[in-house]
Amino acid sequence: MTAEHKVTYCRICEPLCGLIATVEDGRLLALRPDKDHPLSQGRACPKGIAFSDVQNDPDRVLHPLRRRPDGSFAEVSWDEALGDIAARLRGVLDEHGGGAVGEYLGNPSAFGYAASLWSGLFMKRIGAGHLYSAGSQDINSRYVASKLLYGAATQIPFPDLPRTDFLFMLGANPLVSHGSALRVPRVRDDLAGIVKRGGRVIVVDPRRTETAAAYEHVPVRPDSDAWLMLSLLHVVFAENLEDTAAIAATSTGIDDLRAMCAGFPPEETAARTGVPAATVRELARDFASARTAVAYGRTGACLGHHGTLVSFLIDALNTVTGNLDRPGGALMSHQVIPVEQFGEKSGAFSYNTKKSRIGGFPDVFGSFPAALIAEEITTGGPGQLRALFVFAGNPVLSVPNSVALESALGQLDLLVSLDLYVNETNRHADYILPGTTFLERDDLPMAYAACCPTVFLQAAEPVVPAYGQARPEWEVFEELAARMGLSLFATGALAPLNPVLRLLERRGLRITPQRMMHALLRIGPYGDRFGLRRGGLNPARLRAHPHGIVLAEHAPHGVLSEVVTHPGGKVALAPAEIVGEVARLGRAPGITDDFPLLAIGIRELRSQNSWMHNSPILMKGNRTQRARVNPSDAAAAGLLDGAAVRVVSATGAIELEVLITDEVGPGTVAIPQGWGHRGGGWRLANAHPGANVNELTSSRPEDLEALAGMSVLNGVAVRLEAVRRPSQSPARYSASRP
Ligand SMILES: Nc1nc2c(c(=O)[nH]1)N[C@H]1C(S)=C(S)[C@@H](COP(=O)(O)OP(=O)(O)OC[C@H]3O[C@@H](n4cnc5c(=O)[nH]c(N)nc54)[C@H](O)[C@@H]3O)O[C@H]1N2
Ligand SMILES: Nc1nc2c(c(=O)[nH]1)N[C@H]1C(S)=C(S)[C@@H](COP(=O)(O)OP(=O)(O)OC[C@H]3O[C@@H](n4cnc5c(=O)[nH]c(N)nc54)[C@H](O)[C@@H]3O)O[C@H]1N2
Ligand code: SF4
Ligand SMILES: [Mo]
Repeated sequence: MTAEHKVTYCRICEPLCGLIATVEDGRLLALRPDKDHPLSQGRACPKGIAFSDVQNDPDRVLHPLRRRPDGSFAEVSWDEALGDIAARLRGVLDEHGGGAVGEYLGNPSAFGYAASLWSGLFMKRIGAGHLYSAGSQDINSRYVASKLLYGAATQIPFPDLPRTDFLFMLGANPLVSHGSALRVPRVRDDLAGIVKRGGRVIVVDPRRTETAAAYEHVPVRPDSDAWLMLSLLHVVFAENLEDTAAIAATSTGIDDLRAMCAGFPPEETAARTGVPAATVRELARDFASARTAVAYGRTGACLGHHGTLVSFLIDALNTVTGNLDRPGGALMSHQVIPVEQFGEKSGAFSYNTKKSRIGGFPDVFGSFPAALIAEEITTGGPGQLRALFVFAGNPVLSVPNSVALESALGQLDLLVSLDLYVNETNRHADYILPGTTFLERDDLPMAYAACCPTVFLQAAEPVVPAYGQARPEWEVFEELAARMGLSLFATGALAPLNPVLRLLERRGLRITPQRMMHALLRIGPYGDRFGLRRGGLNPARLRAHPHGIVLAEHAPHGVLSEVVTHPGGKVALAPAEIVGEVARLGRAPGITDDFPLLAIGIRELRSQNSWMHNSPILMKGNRTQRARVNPSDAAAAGLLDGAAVRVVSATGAIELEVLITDEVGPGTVAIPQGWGHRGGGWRLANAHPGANVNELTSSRPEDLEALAGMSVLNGVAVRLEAVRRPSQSPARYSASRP
C-alpha cells in the first residue's frame, strides 16, 4: 500500500498544533507540522514531531497486563481483566461502599473529551468518594480564583496577545511550555509581535528563563508574588491610576480591595520580593497607562503557598485598570462546544461543596488534593481509600512526597491504571489497561482550547487504528458499568443535557461521548441547531474542513455581565476567602536556618512532564538533569560545577548534577521536574533516570495551599550539600555531560 497523509492535531500540550501524519498499512511512519493549519501555520515543537516515537514505541503497553505476585506483569485478555476488575470492585463496594473508591486523572486526560466524561459518570454512579487529578499540582488555584471572582470556575481570562500593548507575565515560560491556559500555537511570533508594535513584554520570574531572556526580566524571589501583586495594586490605588468607570460598571468590593492593598506599599515588600520599590512603582504606572495591558500568570503563579490569591490578584489588576474583557486586555474564555456551560449548570464545576476526609480541604470540581492520596490510603476508618483508578497519570513522580505515595499504593485492595506505558506509578497496579494514543481516537478540543484569541474549531478522526489491543478508555468504563449491571446515566449528572439525550433516544441512537459532543456542538453558539441555522457547524462540516475552521478572528469582548454569575453579573473584588488569605499572609513556612534556599521547578523543551523520556529523538545528546545554583550559593555549599549536589528538604533528599549559573538569583535553586525514572517499562527513560523533585515536596495537609488545596511545588525550602564521593549512584542521576 502507498503511504497516505492524514490531517490531525497534536494533543500533548495546549496549543494543539496542526500535524500531518504519514500512514501506511495502519502504521504511523512520521509526523510533520501542518502548513495549512490556520493557527499553527506549519509550526510544531520537537515533542509533537517526536510523538511518532511514542506511537511506535516497542515499550508501549499493547495488551492488558496483570501483575503477578513477584511484581512482574503477564498479558491477559480484556475479558479476563475486566471481569476480575468488575468483581473486585463490586467486592470493595459491597464491603465498604463507594466512599472507598477513587480515581486520579492525569494531565493527558484533559486532551481528549470522551474518557474523562465517561469515567466521571462511572465514578458518580458508584458514588466514588475520592476524586483526584493533576489539577491540584497545576491549575486548581486558578479555577478557585475564577470561582471567587466570577462565580464560574471555568471562566479563565487569557491575554489577547495579538492586540495587547503591554503583557505582564508572571510565572510562565511560554517559549518552552508553549503557553498554558492560553492557546496560541505561534506564541513566539505573538510575543515578538507585541514588541514590534511598540509594546512591552515583562516577565516576572525567579529564573532568567528563555522567555525572560528574550524580553524584560523582573527577577523575583520564589513564592513572593502575592506581595508583589498587592504592591502593584497598592500603587495603582495610591496614585489614583485605576479606571473608576470600568470598576463601577463591572465590579463590586473595590473599597475592600483598596483597603486590603493599603498595607503593602512596595517599599515594605521589596525585601521579601527582591523587586525594588521603584521598579514596582514604575511597572504599576506603565501598566495602568498603557493603551491596553494585560496581566497573565501560569504555573509559577499557581504553585506557591498562595496560588489562589496570586491568580486572583492578577485578574484584580486587569479589572481595576479597565483591562478585563476588552480587546488587548484579558478576554473571557469562549467555548465553541459549550461543555463547560453545561457543567456549570449541572454543578460539576463545584467548589467547597464538601471537605476532604484528611485535612478538611474544600473540593474543586468534586476533587480533593492529590497530595492527600497517600494518607487517605493509610488512614483507617469510614471512607478509607481502597480501590484506585489512575487514568493517564504518573502521580508517583508528579505528586508531592512521592516516597510516601509509592509505599502507600501497596496497601490498596485494587489499583487499576489506563496508560500507554508501565510507569513509576502503575508498576504497582493490579492491572494496566492499554489506552489509545491521540492518533488512535477521534477528538474535539475541550478545556483550555477556549482560551484562544481566535475562535477556532478543529475535529480529529483517528489516523491509525488502535495498535495491538489498545482500547479507547471511555469504553473501559462503559464496559465495567455493564459488567456491574449499572447504568451510567442513572445519576442525573447529565440532567442539563436531557434535551440532547432525549433527541438521541428518539433517533434510536446509543449515547456515546461522541454523539453527545456532536449534539452539544450543534446546539452551541456556532451550531447548525440541527438544520435550523444555515451554515452552522455540524459533524459533516467539520469533516469537510480537516485543518479546522476559524469562526471569528477575535474572541468576543464585552461579555462579562453574561458570563459572570454573581449578582448583577459583577466581578467580586473582595470575597471573604481572599480577605482571609491576605490576613494569613506571611505565615507560610519559608526559609529557615536549616533550609535557607527556595527550590522551584523547570520545564524542559524536550520533556513533557514525566512521560516522553523514552523517545530516542527527544533523548538525543545525552541529556542530563541539572540543578541551577547561583555562584554565591554554590560557593557557600562548596559545590563544583558539574559535580553532584544533594538537595535536602524537610521531606526528603535527592542527588543530581549541579550547574552553577546566575540565571537564578542568590537563594533560589531551580530543578527540572518530571524525572526520577526507575523500574517502569520505559527502558530508555530508566537508563537516564534523573532525580524526582517530588521527593522534596511536602504532602502534609498543613503545607498545602489553603483555598484550593494546591501542592506547594515552588518555593520549597531546601539546603545544598556537596557530594564528595564520585558520582556512583546512576539510579539517581545521570552523571554524564554532553
Ligand atoms: N515538583 C513539581 N511537580 C509537578 C509539576 C511541577 O512543576 N513541579 N507540574 C505538575 C503539572 S503542571 C502536571 S500537569 C502534573 C502531571 O502529572 P501526571 O499527569 O500525573 O503525570 P505525567 O507525567 O503527565 O504522566 C502522564 C501519564 O499519562 C500517560 N499517557 C499519555 N498519553 C496518554 C493517553 O492518551 N492515554 C492514556 N491512557 N495515558 C496516556 C503517560 O504514559 C504517563 O504515564 O505534574 C505536576 N507535578
Ligand atoms: N516542553 C514542555 N512543555 C510543557 C510541559 C513540559 O513539561 N515541557 N508541561 C506542560 C504543562 S503540564 C503545563 S501545566 C504547562 C505550564 O506552562 P508554564 O507555566 O508556562 O510553564 P513553566 O515552564 O513551568 O513556567 C513557570 C515559570 O514560573 C517560574 N516560577 C517558579 N516559581 C515562581 C514563583 O514563585 N514566582 C514566579 N513569578 N515565577 C515562578 C518558573 O521559573 C517558570 O519559568 O506547560 C506545558 N508545556
Ligand atoms: S507545542 Fe505542544 S501541541 Fe504543539 S506540537 Fe509541541 S507538543 Fe504538540
Ligand atoms: Mo500541567
